[in-house]
Amino acid sequence: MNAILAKLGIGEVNSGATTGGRNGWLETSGSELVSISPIDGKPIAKVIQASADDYQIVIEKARAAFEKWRMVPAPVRGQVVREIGDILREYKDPLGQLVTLEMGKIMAEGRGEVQEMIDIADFAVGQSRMLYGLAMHSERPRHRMYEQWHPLGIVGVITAYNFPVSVWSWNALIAAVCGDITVWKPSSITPLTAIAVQHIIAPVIDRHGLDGVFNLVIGKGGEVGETMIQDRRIPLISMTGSTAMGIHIAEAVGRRLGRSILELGGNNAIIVAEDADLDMAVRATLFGAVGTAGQRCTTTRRIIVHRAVKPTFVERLVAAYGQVRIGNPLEEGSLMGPVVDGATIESLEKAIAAAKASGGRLLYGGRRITVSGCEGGYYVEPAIMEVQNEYPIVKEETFAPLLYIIECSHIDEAIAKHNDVPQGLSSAIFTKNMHYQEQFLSPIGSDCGIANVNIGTSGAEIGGAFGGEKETGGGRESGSDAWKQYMRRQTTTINWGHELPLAQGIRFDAD
Ligand code: UN1
Repeated sequence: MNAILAKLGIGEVNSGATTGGRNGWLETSGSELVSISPIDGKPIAKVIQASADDYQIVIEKARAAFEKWRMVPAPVRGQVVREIGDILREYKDPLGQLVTLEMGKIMAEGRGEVQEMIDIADFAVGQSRMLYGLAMHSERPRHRMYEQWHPLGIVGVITAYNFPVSVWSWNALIAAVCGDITVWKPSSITPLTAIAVQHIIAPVIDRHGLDGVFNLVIGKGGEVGETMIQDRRIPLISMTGSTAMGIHIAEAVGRRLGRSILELGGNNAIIVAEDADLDMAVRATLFGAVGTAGQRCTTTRRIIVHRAVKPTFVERLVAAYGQVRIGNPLEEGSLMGPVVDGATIESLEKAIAAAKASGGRLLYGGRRITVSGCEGGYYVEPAIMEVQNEYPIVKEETFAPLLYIIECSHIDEAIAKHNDVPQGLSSAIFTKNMHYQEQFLSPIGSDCGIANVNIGTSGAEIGGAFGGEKETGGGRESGSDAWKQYMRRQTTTINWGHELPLAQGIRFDAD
């Protein structure tokens, strides 16, 4: 592992702020942060965090960089992102391993996360030639009207521990082709992966002299994070995290009329209809509920299953859970690694107790386990509970591997239960019935930002817009036209005639 850390530029003690490139690292003067591996509870390395003064240095560099970057033609900006994608390809394995080491997801998922970075880089390169505006027909003769998209400025990117690197890339690489500057504040749980990303892309930054375009500030939420969201020099804050934090950020950014993209909690469900392909439904549920140890925004948290197939479905699911190899995520055979920390195990246990108190029944798991060789790690069995959708705890997002089984007997009831939670990120139905499928996808169907048919709730491709409604925050990141949020729209009307006709036919002549 030490060789991997060295390859990624991680030392015993690391600077927590850079404006990019090999020489962009600051002599940071904030407090010390120790990154702990959830695999064995042991420290990996230290970071000297950014102080308030360090933050100011970074923002000033970012402002200076924007002056130049915004005038680089977008397709040329795209070429820089292409080189970033290329170098990420070279570092897919070591960076994926560091993701595994620092937050505990299994290696296949760690590598998958880096693949998302590569995919969004490719997408952004294409997008750099497609920052299209519309041309409109003016109502006035000899007038031309069109819209164009200009760079917005500095984008603050606040990311969570569960996707410590790909969510940065969704924002930073799209923002970069749009002509923006990013200042990244990663989760304090995963500072090393963020530092590694900066080391990986440093040769590209240096080759093109892009000091200040991709910035990193690791610091306390209460200090650096708070300063960032209040900072009028940052017109857009894109944040992934809890609903409580999202509300705070929406208020702070809204108060200064800034923009925010919020990617908050989910309470994602799969509806299993009576005609569902149960093999597929069980496999999708397993990946959706157990993958990343239940710590994706898109994790399947509820199964709403028709009573005719519920006994078979549950029996097969419990059998599949029994086959899950929980262990050191750095070992290839492991299907589930640790959860990120002890607090996550406690939240799982509390949720199980709360569901039981409401009348729920534990069907599987929920016990702490010890993995030999990883004694200090945070391992727990994934849990399945039979509950009613009405229980208060079921309405909450418990960010842990806990799956609720809810019975239904009609598609209308299933959809009503499906939507009866405060969150609205991802959703799915397993059915071969086109009436059910289309109802689920219609305006009276799923109220989520993502609605899938015969696919689970997690593992979205980068090409679509990613995000959700209600308490999920309404933001959209990644593909589709999410790029528009990183730019400012300008509507332009040009009069190429010699008259001055007014719109709406108004006459305003002095004589
Ligand atoms: C997240 O959990 O914040 O759709 C992102 C998925 C992944 C991204 C999850 N592509 O599950």
